[in-house]
Amino acid sequence: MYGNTYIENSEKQNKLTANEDPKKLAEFEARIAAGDKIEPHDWMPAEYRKQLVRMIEQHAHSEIIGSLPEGTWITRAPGFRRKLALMAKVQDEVGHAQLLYSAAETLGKSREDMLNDLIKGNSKYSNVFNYPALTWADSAVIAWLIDAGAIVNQLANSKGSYGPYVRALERICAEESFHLKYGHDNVVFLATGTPKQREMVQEALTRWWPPIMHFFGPSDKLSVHTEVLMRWKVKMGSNDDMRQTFLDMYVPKIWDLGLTLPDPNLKKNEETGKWDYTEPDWDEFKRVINGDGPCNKERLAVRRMAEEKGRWVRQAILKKDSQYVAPLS
Ligand code: BYC
Repeated sequence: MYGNTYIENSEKQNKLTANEDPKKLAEFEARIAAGDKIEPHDWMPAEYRKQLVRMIEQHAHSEIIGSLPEGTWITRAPGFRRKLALMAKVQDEVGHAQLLYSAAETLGKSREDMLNDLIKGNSKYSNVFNYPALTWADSAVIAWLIDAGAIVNQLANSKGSYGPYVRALERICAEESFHLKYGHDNVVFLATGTPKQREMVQEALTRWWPPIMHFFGPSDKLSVHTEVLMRWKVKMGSNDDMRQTFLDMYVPKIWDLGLTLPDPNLKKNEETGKWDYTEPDWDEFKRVINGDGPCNKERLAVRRMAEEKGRWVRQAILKKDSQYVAPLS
């Protein structure tokens, strides 16, 4: 669907670059076609900058908000080893946010502005983190399958065009692959455990499947930004491409464990070579990403608290000689 001819002929795309110097634009696009990396001080169309800020910022927010559902299980993780591993994973996710905020800052938006936009509800973050992790099995399913989905997306996009973003993605993918192994180990442990453990992991999987299908973004027919992002090699596959890759890699693994998925239409279509599935509920997706999911308010409230309670620390770090002390309460 997103073949080059279709993209080059698109009138909508041409409008986005109507104000650009045609010579500079042509040189920029030739660099992208040649596989060059674009660096912060290079010339770039205003729309490329705007799209990158939007996407990297949302990605960074997803990492810090994403640490919350799993983070609630650190104190309750079964056993000291799992507690240590989960703590390390959550710490990694926050570290990913740091890398991504730094990458977005190279495009001219300050970290402070990005965090303000997050807590004011002006910026989006991944739909999946607006659902609760009700049991230990939910945290296992998140670590296995959300991290797996993230790797599918980020490994592809780490071959993209913007230097600071792709370098951050390479590092993030390396860490995510440890998370995936950790999550898989936890799911296998539960799926091969007692009937109660098996039931718990099956229920978690059933709960998480619809948000996971949403995770890759709306179907290509509904996606707003894919076309321009693929033209400039920021996204290296469409939302449906990424969803298909994920299904190909992980549905067989899920079925091998004897677990089931809550979609009677899910099957590999031998003719098309693609997975057939029931169209995800895009109305629910829209509600959740626009602030009306089960946990949106709670997630943002935690971020606001972190922002307020950590302000004195940031001020103390930024003003070396100041006399800032921790508030008493
Ligand atoms: N959730 O035109 P479209 C992690 C929005 S964290 C929320 O297809 P695009 C982890 C989209 O923003 C990794 N919103 O958009 C962390 C747009 O709205 P706006 C998270 C979504 O950008 C901790 C509208 O829908 N991964 O793994 O072409 C613990 C139309 O969509 C979502 C990333 O952030 C969504 N799922 O494609 C464990 C990857 N999908 O902005 C794990 C980087 C779409 O016009 N991002 N929207 O208001 C991307 O690859 C792309 O932005 C997406 C969407 C594929 C997500």
